[in-house]
Amino acid sequence: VESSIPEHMREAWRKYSPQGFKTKDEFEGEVVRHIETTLARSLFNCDELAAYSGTSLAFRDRLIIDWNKTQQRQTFADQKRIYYLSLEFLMGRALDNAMLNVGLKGVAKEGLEDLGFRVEDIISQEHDAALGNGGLGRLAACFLDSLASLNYPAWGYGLRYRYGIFKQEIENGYQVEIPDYWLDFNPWEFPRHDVTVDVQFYGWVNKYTDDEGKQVVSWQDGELVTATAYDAPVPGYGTPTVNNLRLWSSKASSGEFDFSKFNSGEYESAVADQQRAETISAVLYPNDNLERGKELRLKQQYFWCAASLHDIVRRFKKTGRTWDEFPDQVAIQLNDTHPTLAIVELQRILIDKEGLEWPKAWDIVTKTFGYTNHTVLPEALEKWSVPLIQNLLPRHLQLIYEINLYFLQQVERRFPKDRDLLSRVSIIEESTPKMVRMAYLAIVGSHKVNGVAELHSDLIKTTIFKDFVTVYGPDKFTNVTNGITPRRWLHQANPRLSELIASKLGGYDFLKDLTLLNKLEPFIDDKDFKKEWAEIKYANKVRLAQHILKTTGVSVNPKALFDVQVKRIHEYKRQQLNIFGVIHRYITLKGLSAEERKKVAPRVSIFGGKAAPGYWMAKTIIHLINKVGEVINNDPEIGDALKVIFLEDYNVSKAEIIVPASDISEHISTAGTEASGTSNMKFVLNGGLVIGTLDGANIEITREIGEQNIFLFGNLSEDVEDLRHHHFYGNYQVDSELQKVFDLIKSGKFGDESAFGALIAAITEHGDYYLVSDDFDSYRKTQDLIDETFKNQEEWVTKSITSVARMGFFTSDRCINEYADTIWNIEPLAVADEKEA
Ligand code: H53
Repeated sequence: VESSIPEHMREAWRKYSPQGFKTKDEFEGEVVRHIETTLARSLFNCDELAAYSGTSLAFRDRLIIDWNKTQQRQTFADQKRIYYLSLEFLMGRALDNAMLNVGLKGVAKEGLEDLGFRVEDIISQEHDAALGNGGLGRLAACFLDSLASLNYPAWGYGLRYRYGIFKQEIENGYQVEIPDYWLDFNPWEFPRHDVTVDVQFYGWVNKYTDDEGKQVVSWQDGELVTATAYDAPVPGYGTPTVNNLRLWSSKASSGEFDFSKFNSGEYESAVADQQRAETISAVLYPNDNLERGKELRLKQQYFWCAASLHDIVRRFKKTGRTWDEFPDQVAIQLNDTHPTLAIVELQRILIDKEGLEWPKAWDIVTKTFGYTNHTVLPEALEKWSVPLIQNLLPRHLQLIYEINLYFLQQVERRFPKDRDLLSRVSIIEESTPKMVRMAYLAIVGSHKVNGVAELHSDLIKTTIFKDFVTVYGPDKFTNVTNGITPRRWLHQANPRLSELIASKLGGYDFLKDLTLLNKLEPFIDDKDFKKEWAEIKYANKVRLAQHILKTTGVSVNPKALFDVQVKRIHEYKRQQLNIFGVIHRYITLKGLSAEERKKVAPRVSIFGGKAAPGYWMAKTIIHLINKVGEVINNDPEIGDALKVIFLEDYNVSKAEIIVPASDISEHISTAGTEASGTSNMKFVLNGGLVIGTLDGANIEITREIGEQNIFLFGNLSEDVEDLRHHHFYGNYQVDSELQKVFDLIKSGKFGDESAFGALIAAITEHGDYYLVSDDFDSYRKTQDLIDETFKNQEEWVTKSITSVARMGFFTSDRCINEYADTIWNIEPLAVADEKEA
C-alpha cells in the first residue's frame, strides 16, 4: 500500500479517522455543529432550509467515510470496473435516499424532532438533482443505485450541467419554461480541482514522418477547454459500498493557446472565450427522444467523452498493466448513442498517443464497449453532419472514415458484390451533406448491443439494425429488460406499503431480493391484510389530493378512481388519446340525467409532464388538457363525477407522491414506439393497475402478473405499418365517437378552437401516424371495463396485491446482474461487514 505518510506516523491518522454518527445523540451533535460552524447560523435563525443543510452535512460526513473506504477497497482489489457513460442522471433528491440506505432514517427522525423539526419537512427542502429528461436519465440513476447495492465496482460519468431540466409553470393553460439553477447549495457534490483534463476542439491534423521514419499523426492548435471533476457519492442500500458519480464541468483552459490574449491586452475577448468554454456544461438539452444536431450538443458529447476516457486511461495506466489487459480491467457502457465518440477517442488514444497498431487497438476498443439502444423513433436516432465533425474534431473524422473502411472491407469479404448492403450499413450516409450515423458507429465499435425490453430488442433486430444482424449474426444483439430500484420506488416513496409487506414477509429482505414479494400471494385472502392494503392506497390518495388542492386550487374526492398519466408529453405516448377519451366521457356524462350521473363511478384524470420547449404539438396537448380541465372542473352538473388535473412541473420528487396514489395509470403508446417504459413498473409495484397497449415492457409485465390483472387494448405492433398505409391509400374514416369529440372542440367549448386545429388535423388529414383513431374504440371500452371493475373493491384489491407479488422481475438489481454477467463480465467486490439495513 503506497502512501506519502511514513508507517510510524500513520497511527495518529488511524486514531483520529472519523467514524460518523450512529446514535440519535451523536446525530443531533453533528447537526448542531454543522449549523453553528459550517453554516454560521444559530438556534435563533435556524429555518427548515438550515436544518436541511445541517442534516445533509451530517449524513454526508457519514457517507464520505464509507465512500473513501469503498474507493480504496476497489483500487486495491484491482478487479474489473464498469464505467457507465450517460449524458443524463436524473437522481432526484439525495437526503431521504441516504438516510434509508445507511439505515438511519429512524435516528434522524427522532433527532430532528428533538431539535424542533419534522423529518418530512426537512427532506422536502431539497432541490431535485434534475440532470435528465425522462426515462433514459432516471434509468441511469436506478442503475447506479443497484450497482452500489450489489457491491459492483462502478463509476458513472456525466456532465455537471449548471441548469438541469427547466421548471414548468402553466400560465393560462400554456407551458412556460423557467431555468433550473440548482447549484446554490449542493452538499452532495465535491469539486476535485486537482482532477482536470484539457479537452481540445477545432484545429487541424498534421501527418508526417519523424526522424526515425515513423508515421506521426498530430492534432494541432484549435482551442482547449478544461474539464474539472465534481464527484457525488452513490450509497448502496444496506451495504457499506458507496460508489462514485463523476460529473465534468467546463471552463476555459489556462493551457497553451487561450490566455495569450490577456497578455496582449485583449481582455474582453479573453473573457468571452472564458464564457464560451463555460457554456459547454451550462445546460441540459431539454429534448427527450429527439435529436436536433446542434453544434453545442456535439461539443458537450466530445468534452464529456474525452475527459472520461482520459480519466479511465490514467487510472488504468497506474496499474502498470499492458494494453492487452485493458478490456479485463475496464468495461464501458454507452447509454444510447450520446457517448459514441468515446469509441473513436479510445482508438485515437491507442493509435496516436500510445503507438499501438490499428488491429490491436481496435480489438481492445471493441472488447471494451457495450451499447444500449433506447429507441427506434427515427427523429431520436443521432446523425451528425460530416462538415460539422470535420470542423470540430478533424482527427476523429479521419478515424471514423478509417473505422468505416475496415468495417466495409470486412462486409465486402463476407458478402462480395452486395453493393446495396454496403451502402445500407455504411457508417457514412451518402446524403447532402454527408452524415455520420452514430448508432451504426456504436454497433461497429461494441461487442454487444442491447435493447431495453423484449419487444424492443426484437424490433431493433428486424427493423433499424436488420442488416447488422446479417453482418454479425444474431448473437451480438441481446435484450436486457429495464428495471427500477425498489429502494426509491417502494421503500422511500411508499413507506407504509413497504412496512406492511415487511410485516408479512418477516423483514425487509425483499428490498434486496425483489422476487421474495411472491410470498405475499398466500395473503390475498387475508381480510385484515387486504383492508390495510386498501387503507394505505387511500391515505396516499388523500396526500395527493392535498397536493392537488394546494397547487391547482381544485378539490378532488380521494374516493374517486385516480387515473394517472405522468411522463414526457409526446405524440407517440398519446396523451391526446387520453384527453380525447376524457372529453368523450364528459359528453356521455352530459347526456345522462342527474339521477343516472349519481351512479357513475367518479374519476379524477391526472396528467403531468413536460414538453420539449420547441415541440409545438406537445405544447398544444398540454394546452388542451388545461382548457378541458377548466371547463369540466367548473361545470356544476358534473361535480365529483369527473375532474381533470394537470400537475405542474412533474419531476422525480413529485413522482414519489403521485406514483403511490394511482388506481390506474396509463401507458398507452402506439404499439412498437415505447422502447420499454419504466414508470409502468413503478405504478404496478405500488399497487396501481395499468391500462396499456401491447408495447415495451407492458408485454412482460402482463406475462409476469397475468392477463387478468392488466387492462390491455389497441392494435398490435405488427399491424401498425399496414394501418398507416391504409390511412393514406384506403378509404380512411375517423372513428365516429372520436368525431363527436372533435366536433365539441371545434364548437369552441374549450376556448379558441383554432388553437387545437393542428392536433385534430394530424388525425383527420395527415394520416393519423400514431393510430389515435384506430385505437379509440378499444380504449374507451377498456376504460368502461375499468369503471365496472373498480366498483368491486374486493376484486380490485386482489388484483393489486397479486400484481405486486409478481413484480420481482422488474428490479434494476436483476437488470444489473444481467448486464454484469452477459455484457460486462464483472464481479461484485465482497465487503466484509455487511450492515443491517
Ligand atoms: O428510455 C427509457 C425507456 C423509454 C425510452 C427512453 C428514452 C429517453 O428517455 C430518451 C431517449 C431515448 O432514446 C429513449 O423512451 O421507453 O424506458 C429507458 O430505457
